[in-house]
Amino acid sequence: MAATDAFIGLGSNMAEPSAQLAGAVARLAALPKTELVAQSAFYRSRPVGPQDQPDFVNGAAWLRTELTPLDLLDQLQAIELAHGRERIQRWGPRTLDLDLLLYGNEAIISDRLTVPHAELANRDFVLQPLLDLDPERVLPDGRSLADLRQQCPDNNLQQLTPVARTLPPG
Ligand code: A4P
Ligand code: MG
Repeated sequence: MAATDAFIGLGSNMAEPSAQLAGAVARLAALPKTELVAQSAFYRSRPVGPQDQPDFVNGAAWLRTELTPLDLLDQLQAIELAHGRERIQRWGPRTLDLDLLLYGNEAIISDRLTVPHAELANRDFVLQPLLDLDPERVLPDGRSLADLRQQCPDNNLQQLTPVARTLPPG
């Protein structure tokens, strides 16, 4: 099977969020049939949803993978569990949230998976890391990330780390 470019959203607001994200990137890089192309900057952002929770740290990883979307989702959920993730409250605090943001140019709607991620267009803390990785990228429906970033609400992003590329693009 040919490898597909997949983009993973990373989020945490408990138990040393930046370390949670760095650990998650290391685990993503070690997945079977998968290479890490690059990781975005990490950003501090105000919580969307319940406000009585700490700020988040968010970022994104660019993978090149031969895993199917559902196999990749299984792997993401296994990594969340390994980081002590418990599902308690929707949009509430979490040690690690890994979302499959984009999988090639595919649009997927199934019981377990909506790709592109349903909230992607509304979240600067998702769009900005994706733009770090691939400024030219366009969604399957033709909308560009750059246009969406200009239109979405502001969560007061503050950049914490630089972008890091591990493989040449293309
Ligand atoms: N699922 C469907 N599509 C996907 C996808 N593309 N990627 C299903 C991953 N999972 C997907 O997810 C619930 C179910 O979504 C999964 O079982 C999977 O089959 P979950 O992570 O268990 O539940 P959740 O976290 O409560 O919901 P969700 O939708 O992941 O929450 P969000 O939308 O990620 O919101 N504020 C800031 N500043 N930064 C954040 O990162 N995150 C949230 C969580 C709220 N506020 C935030 C942030
Ligand atoms: Mg999630």
